[in-house]
Amino acid sequence: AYAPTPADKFTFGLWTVGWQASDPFGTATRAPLDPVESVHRLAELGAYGVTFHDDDLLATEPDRDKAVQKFKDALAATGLQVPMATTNLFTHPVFKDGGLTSNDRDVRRFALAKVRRNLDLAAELGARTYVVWGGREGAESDAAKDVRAALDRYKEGLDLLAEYVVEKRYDIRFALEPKPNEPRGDILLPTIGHALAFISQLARPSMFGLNPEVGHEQMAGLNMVHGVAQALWQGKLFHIDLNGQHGPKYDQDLIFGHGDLTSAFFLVDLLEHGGYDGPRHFDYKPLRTEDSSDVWESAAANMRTYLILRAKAQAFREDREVAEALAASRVPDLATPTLAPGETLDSLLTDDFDPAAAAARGYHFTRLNQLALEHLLGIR
Ligand code: 3MF
Ligand code: MG
Ligand code: MG
Ligand code: MG
Repeated sequence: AYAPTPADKFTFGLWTVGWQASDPFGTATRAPLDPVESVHRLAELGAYGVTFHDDDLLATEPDRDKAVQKFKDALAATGLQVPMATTNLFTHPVFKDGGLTSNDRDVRRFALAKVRRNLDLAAELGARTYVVWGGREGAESDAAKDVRAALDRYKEGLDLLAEYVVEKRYDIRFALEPKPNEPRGDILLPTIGHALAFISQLARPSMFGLNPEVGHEQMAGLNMVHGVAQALWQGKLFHIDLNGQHGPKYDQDLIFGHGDLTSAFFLVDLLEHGGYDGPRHFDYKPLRTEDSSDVWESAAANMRTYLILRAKAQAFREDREVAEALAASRVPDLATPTLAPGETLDSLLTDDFDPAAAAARGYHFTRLNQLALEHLLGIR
């Protein structure tokens, strides 16, 4: 049980299993991983696909053409899909003040060209989603960045890229990935809400949605489940980065479920029952303490945890006592429009409502939450 198959649509970034675990205080603890090996291993573990930054392909083969060919051969041999691709606009020192929003215009032009080139490869490999995480788009000092001008340049760049996709007739949509900070002191589009609002200002808003990451919202002290629910509600959940985080601190990128497990349970419940049918993409980092065998153990752990939570969420939804508790808490009643068809605000004047009696009624959320926890803890 809980053995993943491609039908579960689990995907992994090449940069996740391939992370060599260098951090600001220490050098790498693991050797570079050949993307070809990652593709084969992930396929053996039951994954559906892999995703990549342009530069990830060059981990062990510096010649781009050769690297791309080897990657394609591995995909063909395993049947692994590439549903998403993205650009590295953060590692090279040239991007130290950003890519699309660097104060240096020449850098902005270079960054756009870099995205354009990888968009061609993404389309060729059949990717339908192109993620934009602007990790270096930001500042440490409010004097250093004219945020309004930076947003103008962000919009300019994304509008140009969307235009390019339309011109080339690529079947690609963009997914913006919010993050509050790290590596910059403050990053532009720090949360799901900021990114949704920004999209409304773009020339082709329908081509843009989100790629929210569990840990990134939690770094900002926000509720990932609420954020994802709003993205779904607005038709903007194009993709998702699943991982784990323990509250507001540095970006931990733990295995999915190894951070806030209760939130992970409700997130899986939402994804499974809320109409999301895209990839379940893991953006995590195998712990720095781990060796190469642990890396594959950790990749498997992400998928196994998701499948366990999926089963728990299913059982929660099928439990008659839960249905009763939901009804007692009037959760389903929220789906009823507040006014009946034909009613106006005037209709409310004749309502016979007793606020004191309504105020005295409990909502019984305690019982409901306890039932959820008992499902999660495996005793129901
Ligand atoms: C950083 C991230 C990124 C993005 C990636 C696009 C390196 O915190 O989450 O991973 O996910 O650039 O998918
Ligand atoms: Mg992260
Ligand atoms: Mg991350
Ligand atoms: Mg991410």
